[in-house]
Amino acid sequence: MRGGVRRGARTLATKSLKETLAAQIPAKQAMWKKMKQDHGSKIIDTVTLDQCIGGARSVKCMVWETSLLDANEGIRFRGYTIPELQEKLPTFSGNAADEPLPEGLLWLLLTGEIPTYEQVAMVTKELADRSKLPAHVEPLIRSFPKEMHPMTQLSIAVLALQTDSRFQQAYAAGAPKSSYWEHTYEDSLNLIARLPEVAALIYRCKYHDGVLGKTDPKLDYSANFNRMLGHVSPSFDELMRLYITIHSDHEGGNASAHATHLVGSTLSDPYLALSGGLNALAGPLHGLANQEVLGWILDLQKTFKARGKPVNESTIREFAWETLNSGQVIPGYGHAVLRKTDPRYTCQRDFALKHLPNDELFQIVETIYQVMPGVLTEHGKTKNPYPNVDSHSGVLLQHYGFTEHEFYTVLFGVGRAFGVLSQLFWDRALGLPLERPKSVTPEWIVEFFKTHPDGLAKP
Ligand code: HAX
Repeated sequence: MRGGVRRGARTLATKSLKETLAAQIPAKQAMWKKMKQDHGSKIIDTVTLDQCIGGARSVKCMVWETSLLDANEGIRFRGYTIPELQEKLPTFSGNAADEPLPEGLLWLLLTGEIPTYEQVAMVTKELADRSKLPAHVEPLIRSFPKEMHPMTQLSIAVLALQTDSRFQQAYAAGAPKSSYWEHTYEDSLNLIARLPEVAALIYRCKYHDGVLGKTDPKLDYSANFNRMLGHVSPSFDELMRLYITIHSDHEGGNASAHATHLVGSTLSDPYLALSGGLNALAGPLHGLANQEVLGWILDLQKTFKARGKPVNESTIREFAWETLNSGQVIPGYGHAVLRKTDPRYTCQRDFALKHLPNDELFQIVETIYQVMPGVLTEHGKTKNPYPNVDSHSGVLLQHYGFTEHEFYTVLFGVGRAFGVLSQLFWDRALGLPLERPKSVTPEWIVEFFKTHPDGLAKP
C-alpha cells in the first residue's frame, strides 16, 4: 500500500489539531478586531422588501469561515473547489485518483490548511479514540418505535449525547469566555466521532437485526462507518468518503448551517446546536430531498411499468409535468443560491461514470438530467432548473444495496456535522455574539411606506 492514512508512524514533530488551532486563534481574533475597527460602520449590502419577506435571500448578514458559495461556480471549502479537494486532500490508499478522506477535510475546514498524511492519520485516530457512546444512548436508540423517522431518531440521539457536554459542564462551573473554544472543540470532535455509531445503531435497529458490524482500527472513519452499517465493499467506502466530504458544508445561510449557528449563538452547547441543525436538515426542501428524489424515481418506474411504457425521455417528461401540475416540486432540482448544475451533483455523476456506468437507475438519472432543465424552464417558475446535490446521491447508495431511502438524510447529517461544527468552533473562538436580526410587522411596513413611498435611497 502506498502512502495513505495508514502511512507509518510520526516522523516529524507534528502539532495536534487542537494545538494547531490554539496557535491560530490570537491572529484570527486580531484580524476580525481590525476589520471591525477599519470598516465596521460601512455598508456592504442593502435589503429590499422582497428579501425581507422572501427568506432573506442573498442578504449579507452573517460571517462563515469554512466555505463560500458562488451562484455559478458552486461551493469552495476554505477556497478550494470540489475537484481541487479531490486532487489535494489525502486518500486512504495514497492513490491520488481516489476520493478524499473526510478527516482531511475536517482539518482543512477547521484550520484552513491542507493537511499532510500524518495529520490526517492523527485525526482518524483522535476520532476513533473519542467514539465511545455514553452508556444510556444505545438503550435509548433501541427503544425507539420502528416507525419513527431516522432523522427524528438522530436528533433525539444527539440530544441524549449531550449529558457528556464539556461546554455545558465548563460553563456551569464558571469557565471564562476566553476558554469557550476549547470546550467547543472537545464537544465537536466527540460529536463527530460518535455520530457513525449512533447512525449505524439507528439503521441496524430500524431495518435489520440491531447488531452492528465490527470496526477495524486499521480503517478510516468512513470505512468503519460502513462496517458498522453492515457494508464491506471498498468501492462503497470510496463513495462514503466522497459523500461525507461533499455534504459537509455549503456556507452559512442554508437552513441546517444557519440553525446550528443560531442555536449555538445562545451559548447552547454543540449537541443542542447540532440537533437544531439536523431538525432543519430533515425538511423536504432541504436535506430530506435526497429521500424524496429516490421516491420520485421509483414512482416513475412503477407508474410506467403499470402503463406498459418504458422509462425514457418522453415518459420522464410526462411524469415531470404530472408532478408539477399536481402542485408539487421536482425533488433534487432548483436551489436558493445556485444558478447552474451543482458541482456536488457533477462529482457524484463522475463517480457513477467511474464505478457504475451501466447501473439502470444511474441511466434514469442521466436521462432526467437531459430532460428536466427544459421542463422546468418551460414551467417558468424556478430560478434554477438544474440539479442539486440531492438529485444524485440516492441512486449511488441504491447501487451498493443501501436501499432504505428514508435513512439517506441521516448520512447527509453525519456529513453536515463536519462543516457546521467546524464553524461553531470558530464562532466561539472569535466570540461571535447572540444572533438577533430585526423583524417588522405588516403594519410597520405600511406605515414605513407612507413616509418613504420610494423606500430608502440606495447608498
Ligand atoms: N420544482 C418545481 N418548482 C420549483 C422547483 C422545483 N424543483 N424549484 C423551485 N420551484 C418553484 C418554487 O416552489 C417557487 O414557486 P412559488 O413562486 O409558487 O413559491 C418558484 O419556483 C421560485 O423558487 P426559486 O426562487 O427558484 O427557489 P427557492 O429559493 O424559493 O427554493 C428550493 C429553493 C431548493 C427550496 C426549491 O428549488 C425546491 O423546492 N426544490 C426541490 C426540493 C429540493 O431539491 N430541495 C433540496 C435543495 C438543496 C438542498 O438544500 N439540499 O439539502
